[in-house]
Parts: sequence; structure tokens; C-alpha cells
Amino acid sequence: NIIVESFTLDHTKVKAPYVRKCGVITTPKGDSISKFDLRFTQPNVEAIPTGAIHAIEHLLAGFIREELDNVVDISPMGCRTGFYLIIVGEINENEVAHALIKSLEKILLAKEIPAVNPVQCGNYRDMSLFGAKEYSKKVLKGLKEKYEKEE
Ligand code: HCS
Repeated sequence: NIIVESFTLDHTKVKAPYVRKCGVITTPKGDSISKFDLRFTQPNVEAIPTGAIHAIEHLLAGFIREELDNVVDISPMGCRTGFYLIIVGEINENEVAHALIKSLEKILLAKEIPAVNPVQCGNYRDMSLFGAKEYSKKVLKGLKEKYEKEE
């Protein structure tokens, strides 16, 4: 009996942008691995174009690892409304939200996208730094309202 957590989320009830811890697994040796839903745009209202989400992926790959240790992966959702973050250890939504805020701020200052070439990427022509910054700006504003006002 397989349960895919994402299929159990009511996507009509969420309010983007947000950071949601969607699961923790414990390995046979006792380590924790946490998975987060980093929702950028409102499901079924707005999807991020592929060039923008791809550029955000390349930029976040480095920037999020500068903020958080033991990141396994940060990858786009197929629906293009956000990313999944997989990280070793137990960490909370606020810590991830703050790391994401700092990473998005770095995207706004980025002059280029890393690894945009046929050796390091499987679709290097589909990249938009402009789009990455436009969506990052919007998400940043929403995340700051949600995660910085409560402190
Ligand atoms: N999603 C990958 C980067 C691919 S460009 C990672 O390692 O986070």
C-alpha cells in the first residue's frame, strides 16, 4: 500500500508562497532525512515558466548549500509551482524559510547562472536569469511577510 504524501495534500487549500515540512524518514542506521515542499506559486493559478524555474534551480543549488549543511537535493516540482528540498537531519520550517529567503536575495544579485553549458547541464539553452529574478522577487516578498513578521 503505497502512499505518496504529495497526492494527499489538498492543493486547493494551500496559500503560496510557503515552506512546509512534508516528511521525515529514519534510515536503518537511525539518521533522519527530511523533505520540504517549497511552494513558490499558487497551485493551478500560476506555474513558473521552464527557463525561469530551471535558472532558479541552478542558482539555488549553490546558494541553499551555502545556508544549510547536508542538502541532498533541491529540485523543481513537475507542476512548476515550487521545489522539493531533501536534507539529512531534523530541521524546522522556520530554519528552511530563513535559508530560502537568504538564497533568494542572492539570486536577485546574481550576474550569471552557474553551469550553463552542454557539459554541466542537460538543457542549457532553456534558462532565464531575468525570469529567475522576477519570480524570486515575488516569492521573497511573500516569504518575508509570512516568516519575518512573526518574530
Ligand atoms: N537539483 C540538483 C542540481 C541540479 S542542476 C541539486 O543537486 O540540488
